[in-house]
Amino acid sequence: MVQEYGLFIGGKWKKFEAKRFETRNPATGEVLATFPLATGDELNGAVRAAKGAFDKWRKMPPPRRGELLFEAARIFRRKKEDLGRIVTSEMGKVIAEGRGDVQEVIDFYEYAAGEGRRMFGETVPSELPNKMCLTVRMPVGPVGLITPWNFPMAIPGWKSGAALIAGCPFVLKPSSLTPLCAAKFVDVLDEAGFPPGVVNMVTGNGSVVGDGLVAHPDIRAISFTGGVETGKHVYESAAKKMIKVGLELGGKNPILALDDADMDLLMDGVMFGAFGTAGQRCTAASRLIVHQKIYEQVTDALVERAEKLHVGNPIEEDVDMGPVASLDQEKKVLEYIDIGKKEGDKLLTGGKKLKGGAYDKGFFIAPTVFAVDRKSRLAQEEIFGPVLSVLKAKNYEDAVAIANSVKYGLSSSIYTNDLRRAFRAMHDLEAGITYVNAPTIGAEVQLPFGGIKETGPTDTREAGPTALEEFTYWKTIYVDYSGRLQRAQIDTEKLSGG
Ligand code: TXE
Repeated sequence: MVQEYGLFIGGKWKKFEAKRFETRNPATGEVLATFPLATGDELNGAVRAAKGAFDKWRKMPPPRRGELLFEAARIFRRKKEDLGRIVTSEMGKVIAEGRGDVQEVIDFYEYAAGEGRRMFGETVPSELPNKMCLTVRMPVGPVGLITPWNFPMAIPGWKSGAALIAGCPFVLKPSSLTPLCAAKFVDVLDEAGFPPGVVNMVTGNGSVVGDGLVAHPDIRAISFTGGVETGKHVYESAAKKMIKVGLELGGKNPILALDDADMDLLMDGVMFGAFGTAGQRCTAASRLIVHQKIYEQVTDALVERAEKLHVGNPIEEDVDMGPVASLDQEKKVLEYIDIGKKEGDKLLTGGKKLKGGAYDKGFFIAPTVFAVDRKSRLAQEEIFGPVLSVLKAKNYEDAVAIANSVKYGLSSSIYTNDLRRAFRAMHDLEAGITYVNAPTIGAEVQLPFGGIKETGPTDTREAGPTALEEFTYWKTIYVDYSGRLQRAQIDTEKLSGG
């Protein structure tokens, strides 16, 4: 029987008389569960619950909050296999990556839990005697977390782990393609014992629940991952309230293959970077920029390797690539393939929907490689699917110029054994992340994650110690223990020290 979920508000799953929507397996078409299309009323209820929980939660000492995060991490570890299978069934990434999604939550929750015992501020000397100054992090208040479907547990994990340890109750609005993953995620937090109202989840349309969450007067920060257009809208709306916003909006990430690259290492990296998660990662390697000296060799090897990939039901261990996540994604990717063909890009392999047998039940697209011109749309726009655009560069400088010619700046990579060019690239590539001799994907939770240009504003970074920035503000505290009025900037001449 298909399970009917409610909304998680104030520590309980609540049923509502609301219109519902289904979530399906993109490989088989099977309906997995149904969820409410919440209205503004339900959203208001969730924000009220978060607001009501704030005072108690912010007063719980951060190491205590950390203990609850550790407990959640333990439960995620125990349930990793089951949860990984749900990720794969609902989102369509191969099972090894489904497990990886859950592992990322475990890693980040453990990391964030430890932050509860650090969360350092500064002590700063005063210009006056017998006075000290310090800074402490303060939680901003109840926050909204708006998440996409491509990392349906890991992204809620990153965002909520940071919000929780900072002292912020949250309302999670997951993508309507992967609410089941979000519900299972919330179930773990419930089992871990977070106080009622600290964790809330509301499902529904982005234009109702997402918009409403951003605009709600009691929501004091928004962390959003999704498409650029939606992200810009969220940014504008949040600006009207002057609240903090973290935005992560995708990329058009390049791998630079220089003429001295180790060919096998490069090919392994390109395959994983371009076709991992069927290309639906914000950090996916969607451009391969190849030095002209090795261009033919690289394109021949690419075609051979791409054609060997086993595309199928991602729950099977030997499958290399699953379906794309939805009919809309399939349409969008096939449209881009048509654009490439019409613009005169050269299709090297793939370029079609896979049909026949089990393929007919899902959204399967052949791993696709195009040789493209640097100005073509396939070289510039985020496709978010298993489509790799290959470009030819004259030399290192030209490769960097091509790499930097797009509006995004999330991840980047260079394959070379030349130390000088590797170090130059670390500084020359316009991106928030640069890998050397590794693909553009594979972020680790203890380091900051985020981009520049239209990938998102540079003042926030998820993960790493910077994750706290999204959900805290700095308070400056002056403690005067001189026992008399001391006036900064005025009493400087009669300083006695006594
Ligand atoms: O994203 P949306 P979609 C890119 C990728 C993909 C495209 C569309 O190119 O093809 O975006 O995907 C919520 N106010 N990325 O349609 O619409 C929505 O319900 C507030 C890259 O899934 O941006 C969901 O929870 N929220 C990306 C979330 O925003 C709103 C990962 C993202 O949805 C809203 C996913 C509104 N007005 C897609 N409208 C990455 N950076 O990795 C929708 N939402």
